[in-house]
Amino acid sequence: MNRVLLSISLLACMLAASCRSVQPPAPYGACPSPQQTAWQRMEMNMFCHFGPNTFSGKEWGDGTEPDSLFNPSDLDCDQWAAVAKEAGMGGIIITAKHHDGFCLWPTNQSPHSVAGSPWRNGQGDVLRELDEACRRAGIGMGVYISPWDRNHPAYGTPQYNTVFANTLREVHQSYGPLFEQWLDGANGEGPSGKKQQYDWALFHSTVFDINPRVVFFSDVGPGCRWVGNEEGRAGETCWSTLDTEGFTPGAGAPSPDTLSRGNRGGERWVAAEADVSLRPGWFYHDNEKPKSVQELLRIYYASVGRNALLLLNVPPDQRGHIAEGDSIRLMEFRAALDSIFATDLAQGARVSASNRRGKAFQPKHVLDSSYHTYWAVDDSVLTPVLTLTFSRTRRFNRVMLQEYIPLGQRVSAFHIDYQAADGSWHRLAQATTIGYKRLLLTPTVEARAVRLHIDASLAPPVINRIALYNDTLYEP
Ligand code: FUL
Repeated sequence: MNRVLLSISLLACMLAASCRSVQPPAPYGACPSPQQTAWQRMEMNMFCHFGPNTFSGKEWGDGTEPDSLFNPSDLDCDQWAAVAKEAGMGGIIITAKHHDGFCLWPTNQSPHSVAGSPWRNGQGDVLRELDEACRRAGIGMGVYISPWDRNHPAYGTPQYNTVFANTLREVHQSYGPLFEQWLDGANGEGPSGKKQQYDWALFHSTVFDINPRVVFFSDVGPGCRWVGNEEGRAGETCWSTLDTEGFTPGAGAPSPDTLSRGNRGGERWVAAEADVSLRPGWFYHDNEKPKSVQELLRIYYASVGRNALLLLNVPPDQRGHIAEGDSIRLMEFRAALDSIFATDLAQGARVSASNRRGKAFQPKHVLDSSYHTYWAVDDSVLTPVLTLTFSRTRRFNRVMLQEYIPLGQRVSAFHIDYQAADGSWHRLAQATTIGYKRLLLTPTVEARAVRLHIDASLAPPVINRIALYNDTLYEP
């Protein structure tokens, strides 16, 4: 009898142990909210700078522009949405109000808006048209609303904070749900010659009350952060975590270098967003030309390929169209990405690893395209090795890696070796962070096997994906 009891309890212990061993790794440090993960998975969004500057040729209106200046001859938001969608963008962020204070919707919070313009006889509403167009196209919509207002009579007084909070409320109540709220830290003088003391806490709580899922952009989040430059370039090391305590958007922000790199083990999840314009200016100017496909690919590798989201500005023209040359360039860019990333040369490899956590977290999950499966290791393992072995050699020059970020960002150093056709091993690449996505540009090699060595990690690594590509289009 005792023996039977003993065997049953032994069996129970073994079962319990094996169940324990298949628990997912515990989250590490600051982790993204589900909406921050969903935001990062959008990878590329389109920015649209549109407003009085489109008609005046300026980049920063001074707030004295008459409402009558705004008069697009053929506004077509369905065309913007179609271009964005075809280019592979997850959504469009529009400058609902830039520093000149002109509102692209008929607002109750300012006398300076489309309501005073001849466009659609003062009955038009750009945000409404864009909202409906994005919905029809199945993409998201976000808004840039500048707190700096060079027109509003209350700017520079405490009352303006209430006006601005009401402006945010009005927009989030009337449109959307909007996936992102862009808050620029720019803080200059208004019509009274005074600067505003912004009440960020009020602005955040006003929007969160209506739209708790919104991702707030600013220099310090709380949803996502400015990458520290307007060239679409994240740091080679790029943590999605940031120490925000004591910092504010604008003049009180961390240094541009810190913004591009983040903070290792930082206290909050505030991933980088790299904003850059397709053209030299943010607004449309007739005499400017879009960037080349080579430049766009360089930007893609330096933003999406370094754990940032790319926000690419494509400014509509005076008709209210995305200009032909711009949309053609975007389609060429899309075609280049589709061709570069069409064939994952890691597929079909035999995958083995120095450690695995249990059946549910096998190494082979690095090859599947399901986002929620990954390779994980035992809690005590920080520097595992994973090997891909091919039955025939593979030729490639790009390595794509992804950590499973819902559990946090962990890897802080890794290198990759490959085995040449003659059996000898060579170093291929060495880098620091991975994060949501890392794309490594390597020399073109012919490999029998590829080995990922995690050299340092803040917690046991959780690797979502490895892919190999052969890029014959981009010349670094
Ligand atoms: C900046 C603004 O001053 C620029 O005009 C532009 O809107 C850029 C995206 O943000 O702070």
